[in-house]
Order: sequence, then C-alpha cells, then structure tokens
Amino acid sequence: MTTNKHVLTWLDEMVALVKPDKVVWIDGSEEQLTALREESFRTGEMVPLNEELLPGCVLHHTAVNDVARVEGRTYICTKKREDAAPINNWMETSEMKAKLIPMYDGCMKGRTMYVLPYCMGPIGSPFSKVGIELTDSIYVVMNMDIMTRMGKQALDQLGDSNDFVRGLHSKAKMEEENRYIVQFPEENTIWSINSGYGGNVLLGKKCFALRIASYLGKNEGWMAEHMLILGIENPQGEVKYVTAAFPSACGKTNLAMLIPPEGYRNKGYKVWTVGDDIAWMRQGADGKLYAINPENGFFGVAPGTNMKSNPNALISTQKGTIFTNVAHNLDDNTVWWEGLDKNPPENALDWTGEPWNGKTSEKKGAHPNSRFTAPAKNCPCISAEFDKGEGVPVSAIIFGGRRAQTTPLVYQSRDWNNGVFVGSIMASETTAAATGAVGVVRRDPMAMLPFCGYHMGDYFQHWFEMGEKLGENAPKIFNVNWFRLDSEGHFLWPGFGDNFRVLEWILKRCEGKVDAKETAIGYVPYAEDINLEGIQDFDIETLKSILEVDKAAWAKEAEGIEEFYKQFGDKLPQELRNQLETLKKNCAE
Ligand code: GTP
Ligand code: SPV
Ligand code: MN
Repeated sequence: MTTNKHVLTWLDEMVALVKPDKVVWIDGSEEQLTALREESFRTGEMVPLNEELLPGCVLHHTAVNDVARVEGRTYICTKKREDAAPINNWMETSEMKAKLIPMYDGCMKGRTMYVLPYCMGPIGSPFSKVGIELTDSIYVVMNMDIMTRMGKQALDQLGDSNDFVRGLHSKAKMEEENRYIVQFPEENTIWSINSGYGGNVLLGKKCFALRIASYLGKNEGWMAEHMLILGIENPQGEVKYVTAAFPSACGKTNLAMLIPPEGYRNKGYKVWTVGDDIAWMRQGADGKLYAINPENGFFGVAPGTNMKSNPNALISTQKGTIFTNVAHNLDDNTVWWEGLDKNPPENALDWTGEPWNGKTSEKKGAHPNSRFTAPAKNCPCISAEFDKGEGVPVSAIIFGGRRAQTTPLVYQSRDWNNGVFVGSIMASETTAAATGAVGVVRRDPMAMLPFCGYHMGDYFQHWFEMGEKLGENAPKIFNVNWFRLDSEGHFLWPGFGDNFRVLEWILKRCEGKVDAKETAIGYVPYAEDINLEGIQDFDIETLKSILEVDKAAWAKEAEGIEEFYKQFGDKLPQELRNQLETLKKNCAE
C-alpha cells in the first residue's frame, strides 16, 4: 500500500520481533471492514446488536481486570530522567525496551497483524499528524475506524515522510502483571502490551494525541490538551468558541454536547460540538489561538448518559457504534447501562457476561467506566467547523474538576499567568476512568496528570511561553466546578444544560459586558449576573453559597499546593511560586 521506506523498514523490524502468521494492511475500505466485523462475530470478540433498533452497532466485553487506563503501568521513557519525571512513571529508553522485547518476541505467532495507518485531525489540515498502529486486535481496528481518519487516506497524507508515530500494540497473553503502556517521545514511538481497553490500546488517542503530541507541541510551539471544544451561537448567529479541560469522567462530553435551557433556545442560542476530549491548539496568522479536534468520534462514558442528561450523545450512539462493557438486553438484543432509563432489563447479561436481572440484582449491569465509541458525524450538534481543519478561534479556556467543597461554581483568573496558576492547582476527585480508588481528591494540573508526555515543570513553562506569544490575543482563563455538594451529599448545582448559564457569564466577561467581584482567587460573578430564569429547584441563595470564596479554606488549599509544587524542584517556574505567594497573601488579608 505504500513505498515509504521509513514505514517499510520499521514494519520489517516489528514483524521480525512479534512474528505474526499474517500481515494485513488496513485500507479503510467498506469491504475489508465488513469482513473484519464478520470475523469478530464468528470468534465472539464482538456481538452484533439489533439491526433495526441499533443499526451497525456491536457489543464488546473486555477482560474483567482490563476495564480502564492503568496509570501505574503507563510510562514516559526518555534518555534522561529529568525530561519526564516526577509526575510520570519514567524508565530509561533502552532499559524499558530490554524489558519489553522479550514479551513482544513472537507474541503474534498464530495471529494476524493489522497495519493501521491513521490521521489525527482532518486529512489535509496543517494541524494534522499521521500515525501507524500495528495491532493483533480487530476491536482496535474497528474502534480506530470510528475515532480517526484511517486507511489509505492517511498513508497518502504521509507520502514519503518519516514524520509518523510508530505504534505497536499486542494483546499478547493479556497478563495484568505484564501490562505496559509506554511512550518514547524522543522516538515518536508507542508500545502497548497485554491490554485490550480503549485508552490503553487506541494508540491515536491518549498515547499519541496527548502524550506524544504534548511533547511535539512543546518543541514546535503549539499545545495538545485534554480539552473539549464547543461553539456557542447567539441569536445574531455569531459563534464564539471555548475549550475546557476537566479530568477523565468529569463532564467534557456532557458540556461539549450541551443543550441550552428552554428560555435560551427560544431566543435562538445554540451549542455546536467541535470536540469532547482532545484539543490541538496553535497560534494563527492573525495572532489568535486556534483549536482543532484531532479525533473523528467519541469514546464516551456510557453510565449516566440518557435523553435528559445528554440527548445528543445518546442519539450519537444509535448507529455504527461500539459498546464496551455495558449490559446486554437479551430480550431485544440491545444495550443498557445505569442511568439510561428507569427500566433495566430483566433478562440480560451484565458487563462480565453473567446472567443479570436489572430489577432484582444488587450488582451493576454496566461497568462504571463502560464506554461507547460513536462516529462524530452521528452527533446532531456537530459543528460545521469540525471537518474543516482550519481550527476555531478560542475566546476562553475553562479549567474544572470535581470538588465537593472550596472551589466556587465559576471564577475568572486575573490574567493569563494567573490562569496558568489556576490550571496548575486543579484538583479533582478520582473516577472510574482509571484503575485505583475512586473519589479521592488529587491534584491534576490542566487535567493532564496522566497525559503529559514530558516534565510537568517544563509543561507549565510552555504555558507561560504560549501566553507571551499570544499577548493581547490570549484567551481569557476561567475555572468551573459543577460538583459542589450539600451536607447530605447532593449536588447543589443542577449542572448539564444549566451549565449554559455559566457559559453565558464567561462569554460576557470575555466581551467586557459584565462586572465581577474581585476575591482572593480571582473574579467571581455577582449572583444577580448569572441568569436563573426558568431554572428548576434552585434559588439565588444557593447560588450565592456556591459563589463564595472561603479564605480559610483557600489558605489550607495553598498549603496543599505548596506541598504539591515541591516535587518539581528547580523545574517549577518562578512565576508559579510568585502566584502562590500572592494567593497566600490574599487569603491572609
Ligand atoms: P472522559 O471521556 O473520561 O475524558 O470523560 P468526560 O470528561 O468526557 O466526562 P463525561 O462528560 O462523560 O461525564 C462523566 C460523568 O460526569 C457522567 O456520569 C456524567 O453524568 C457526569 N456529569 C457530567 N456533567 C455533569 C454536571 O454538570 N453535573 C453533574 N452533577 N454531573 C455531571
Ligand atoms: C479518559 O480516561 O480521559 C478517556 C477515556 O477519555 S480513555 O480513552 O480510556 O483515556
Ligand atoms: Mn479523556
């Protein structure tokens, strides 16, 4: 399929290592994909679902010990430790290779290796980059078909160039204790072994589009971020774009596909989705910051997705979608997950494949990190800009996380540098998207803790440098928190569609149309300036309570930040130290 010598030489090397019985190039044609689907049905890897209710949809179960990203087994390997550590697991490049080569040796004997060229970003876009993933998994091929622009078009884009990310994935023996997700940013290379879960094996996604790309961005002067991108259209038809970084399973897909409350819809407000997980951003010729979504589909959290919380996501999953680790309704051969509706199936299999009665069972039908892989083109509110590849101009960057206390519903940073500080101190309760304890507050700077491909101190410095380059054109930076709890553990803010009310305030701030109150942490809205018209079960007193800035709580927060910063040593930019001192001073006043 190609005469590219760099590709062929690398392929030969990898074939000699993993020794597949057969090598198959994925060209992206319908015939080939249909044949692979059918093979996956024969082997049981995929289950075809009801063709009338869910046309083209399939179900897949991973191994029960392989249901989320494994951060403890995810490595950034470089020649020198100081180029990656301390936030990342680090191992020296050749040491890691020496460890993995024996595991890869002959691991594809008796299997087929699929050679899967893909493009992150629209074909032809100046933002786009090519990768090739070698894999022994049809599940990976089918997912990458939805999540990327793949096949011959990607190879054409690459031409004779050596500029591609070399990905090697093997299910190998699926041994948990030998599971490794390894990035070699200095060699444009990713090795993943012994896993079959999305974030560990769809190498275009977190491994390339965040870990490798963040490293490339640092060197080439652009940014790869764990951010959604959305457009907000006002009644005059003008569209303004914002990006938002929230940690895994903290609301990016939901915000990206939001439907404004009725009052706004009646006036003509609309939201357009450009991306729900990853943004690549660079400065345009006019000096502004432009963003593209490098993906072509959504790998979204299934539980909690329903016609009320996120109809656009649910509609996106009604055709051509792969469901992973949800419950299987045997009566009508469809799928179900917690929070889909109030009518769980009685005759079903749970996500582990065991018989399950949703009406009587204590167990969950779907895994909390069960996912759908849905084509972006299915999304009713997909932006007209999505496929263009020119990028959309970013007016505001929003950070946010799950914080039961302390962090107000929304605040604005004083300027770009203060905004970088706000991003660097983000903290959030952990979720089921990664293995390990759930609900523990941890620092997750810019929602990039598990995804930064180089030293986080250098990453902060890169943010400052981008701000300097952008100057007057720099987007305004905000922080939001949809997840404040009352004393009984209920969410105080209704969230979802009502988050539009906060977006409106953010845009007004960008346009200088609304005043705000200066506090110890930045600018907070006057409660009267958040439009509550038509909101259900919520009053302005509650709003005031979640807009309050508790100086004592923030003084404690500052101590935690100081502790967190210590690990960066000399690599922590002085500007962040200054920002922390200012916060402390403001809290003491
Ligand atoms: P990744 O795909 O893991 O990066 O996650 P994501 O950030 O796209 O998260 P997603 O939008 O899928 O949301 C994850 C969970 O947060 C779901 O269970 C949602 O129901 C819940 N959620 C999203 N938005 C809100 C909100 O505004 N309020 C509340 N209370 N929950 C929300
Ligand atoms: C996340 O965990 O942030 C995801 C899902 O978006 S995964 O692709 O598994 O990383
Ligand atoms: Mn994500």
